[in-house]
Amino acid sequence: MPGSRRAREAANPPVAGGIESVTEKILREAHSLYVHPGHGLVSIGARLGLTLLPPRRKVTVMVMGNHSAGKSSFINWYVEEHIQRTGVAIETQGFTFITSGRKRESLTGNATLHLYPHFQALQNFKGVPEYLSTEICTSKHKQFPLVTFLDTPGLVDGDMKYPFDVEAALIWFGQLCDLILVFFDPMGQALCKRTLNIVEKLNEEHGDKLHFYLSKADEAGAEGDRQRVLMQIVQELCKRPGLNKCGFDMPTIYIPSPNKPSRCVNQIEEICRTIEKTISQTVQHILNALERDCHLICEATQQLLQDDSEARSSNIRALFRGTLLGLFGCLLPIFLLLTLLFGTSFARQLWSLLLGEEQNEALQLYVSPLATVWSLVPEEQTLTVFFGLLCLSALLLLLASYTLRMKPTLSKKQKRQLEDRRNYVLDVVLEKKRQLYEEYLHQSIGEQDLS
Ligand SMILES: Nc1nc2c(ncn2[C@@H]2O[C@H](COP(=O)(O)OP(=O)(O)O)[C@@H](O)[C@H]2O)c(=O)[nH]1
Ligand SMILES: [Mg+2]
Repeated sequence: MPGSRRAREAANPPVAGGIESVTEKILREAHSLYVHPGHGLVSIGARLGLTLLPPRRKVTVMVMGNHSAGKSSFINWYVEEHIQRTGVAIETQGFTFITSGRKRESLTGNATLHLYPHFQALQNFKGVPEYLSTEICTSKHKQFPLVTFLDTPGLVDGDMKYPFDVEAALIWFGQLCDLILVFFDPMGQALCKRTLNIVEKLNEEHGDKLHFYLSKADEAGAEGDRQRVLMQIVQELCKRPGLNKCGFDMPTIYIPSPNKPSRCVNQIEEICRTIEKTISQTVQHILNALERDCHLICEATQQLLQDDSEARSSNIRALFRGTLLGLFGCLLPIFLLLTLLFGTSFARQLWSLLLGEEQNEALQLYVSPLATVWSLVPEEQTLTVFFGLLCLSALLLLLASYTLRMKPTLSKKQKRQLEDRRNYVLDVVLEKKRQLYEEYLHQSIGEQDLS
C-alpha cells in the first residue's frame, strides 16, 4: 500500500529539517536500537525466543468528555492550527489521531491502522475502523512532535446512536494511551452517565492516567458560579464509589481568545505540564525497559550457551556408554558364532575331516576355553542359554543405539554469533543507553536550572 508507506514516512520523519529536541532524539535512537533490521534488539531477541516490543516514539494522549466540552478546540489550541472541526453540533463522530509529520495529510481508517500497528486489534471492533482517521500536521508547537492526540466522539446520554460500541471502544483506547484528559464543561457538568461509566471503568486500572478538567471555564460565569459548578461536578464524580478519592484535582481551563478577554483564572498550562511530565516518565520508562531487555538478551544467551555445554558433556558420556554397550552387544554374537564353529561335537568332527586329526587336536587346544564355558552349562539348557544370550545381545545393541542418540549442539559459528550479539548488546547498546540517560538527565537538570 504505497499511500500508507508514504504516510508512515511522513509521520515518523528521521530528522525532519527542523531542530530536533533532546527528548525526540532519545526516543528516536531508543526506537532505532530496537528496530534495526540486522542488529535491532527485536531481531536479536526473536532469535533467542524473546518477544521484545519496540518503544513508541510518541506519547498518546486521549481527550474525552461530554459532547461539546471543548475537546477538539483544546487540540487545535495545543497544535496552534485549525485541524479538528469544532462547534456545538456533534462534530466528532469517530476517533481521530492528530500527530505531527512532514506534511499536512489526512488518512482514513486502514492507513491509520498501518500507521499505528499497536492499534491493529481495533479491526475486531465492529464499526470502529470505518470511523477512524488520522490528521497529520506540521506543527512543532509545544511538545507536539512527541505527542499523538486522540480526539474521541462527544458523549451524550439517551437515544443518540453511535455506529459502534462507544463505551467499549473508549475503554479499549484508554488502556493503550499514556494519558487520558477528561473534560467537563459548565453546561454538561458531569451529568452524562456515559462519560462517568467510562471514567469509572478506566479508573479501576488506569487511575494514574486520568486527569479531570473543567473546560470552557470562561463560560461558567463569575468566580462564585464557577466554584459552584466545580463543586457540583466533583459531587457528581464522588457519587461513583470508584471515583471517590481524596485530593480531587480539577484545574479550570478555557481556550484564551483575544476577542473575548476573560478575567477568569486559566490553568490550561497545567495540561501542557501534565503532558510534559508524561513524556518525561515515558522516556525514563523506555530507557529502563531498554536496559531490562538488554539483560534479558544476555541471560537468554547465557542460558543457551550453558545448555549447549551441558548437551556437549552429556553427549560425550552418552558416546562412552553407547560404545561400551555396542561393544558387548557385538561381542556376544561373535562368541556364540565361535562356539558354533568350534564348540559343538559336530563341528569337531567336521574340523577333523577338513584338517586331519593332528591339526584338529592343535585347534582344539586353542578353542578349549570355549568348550569349557559351555561345559559349565547343563546340556539340556544349552539351547535356552544360547537364545538367551542372543536376546541379551539384541537388547544391548538396542540400548546402545538409544544411548548414542546425541543432543543437538551449536556449531562453532553459531556460538560465535551468539557471543558477538551478546557482546554488542552489553558493550554497544547498554553504553548507548547510558549515554542517552545522561543526555536526558543533563537536559532535565538544565531545565530545572533555568526555571
Ligand atoms: N467560551 C469558550 N468556548 C469554547 C471553549 N472551547 C470550545 N468552545 C466552543 O465550544 C463549542 C464546542 O467545542 P468543540 O471543541 O467542538 O467540542 P467537542 O465536541 O468536545 O470537540 C465550539 O463552538 C467551541 O468554539 C472555551 O474554552 N471557551
Ligand atoms: Mg470534537
